Amino acid sequence: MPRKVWNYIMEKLENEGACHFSLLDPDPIKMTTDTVVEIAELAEKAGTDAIMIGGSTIFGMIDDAVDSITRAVDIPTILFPGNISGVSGKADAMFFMSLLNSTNPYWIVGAQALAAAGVKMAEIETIPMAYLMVAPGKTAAWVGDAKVFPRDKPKLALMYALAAELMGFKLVYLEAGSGADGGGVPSEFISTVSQFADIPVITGGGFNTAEDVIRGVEAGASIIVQGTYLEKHVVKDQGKGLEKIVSALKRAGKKRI
Ligand code: 1GP
Repeated sequence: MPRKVWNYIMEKLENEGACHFSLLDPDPIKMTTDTVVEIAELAEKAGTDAIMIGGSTIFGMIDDAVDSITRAVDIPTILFPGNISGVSGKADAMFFMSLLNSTNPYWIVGAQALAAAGVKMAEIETIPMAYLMVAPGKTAAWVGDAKVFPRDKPKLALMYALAAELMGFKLVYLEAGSGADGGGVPSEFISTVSQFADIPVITGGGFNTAEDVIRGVEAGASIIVQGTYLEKHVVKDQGKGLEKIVSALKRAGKKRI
């Protein structure tokens, strides 16, 4: 299996220091496929590096939406499945993820086992990713039976991140939950994990402003994910605000090279 998307990410990190990923939730209750596609196109124009597709509460089949988004943009599309219903063969790659601080084995390896044969048959590139939930965790933590890390306990995340690295995960995702308050995952989590773990940190959940994103990169995150911001602003301002956020992220990233 070629590592096209993984190599793209690694190259970007080497040359630009940090990446911006846009998360789209193709949930028909939230928005139409046309709107999701429009946001993806505007995000690409604004300079985002990849489109992640997924959500914790997906209603219906996502194949058509994934197909439409992948056809509409040149940057990679990466599945971010909240359950087996989030799997599709139409994306460029898939985060094959495990919610390591769940209390329910279904979210650690059960869903993955149910999906594995289909994923292999779809011949989609997979990127093994440890998924760690930090408070408040929001819907993803509720659905995923997570024992969320308290926001003042970064060492708990570090323990899990180091275990993830030793188990062979390629990325570690620090997640505060979509729509979380507080400007994203606390800096101490990002800096503690990125200082001691050798796998790149990807983080999301509440990063809404250029300042939040710069803070995340300066703390050591390699990839910052924004979802809610895109849903709220990108169509309205045709991506102007996102462009500024991505430029700010890239400037902060360059300082790390
Ligand atoms: C959610 O981390 C992502 O899984 C993005 O969070 O929607 O708060 O940007 P936001």
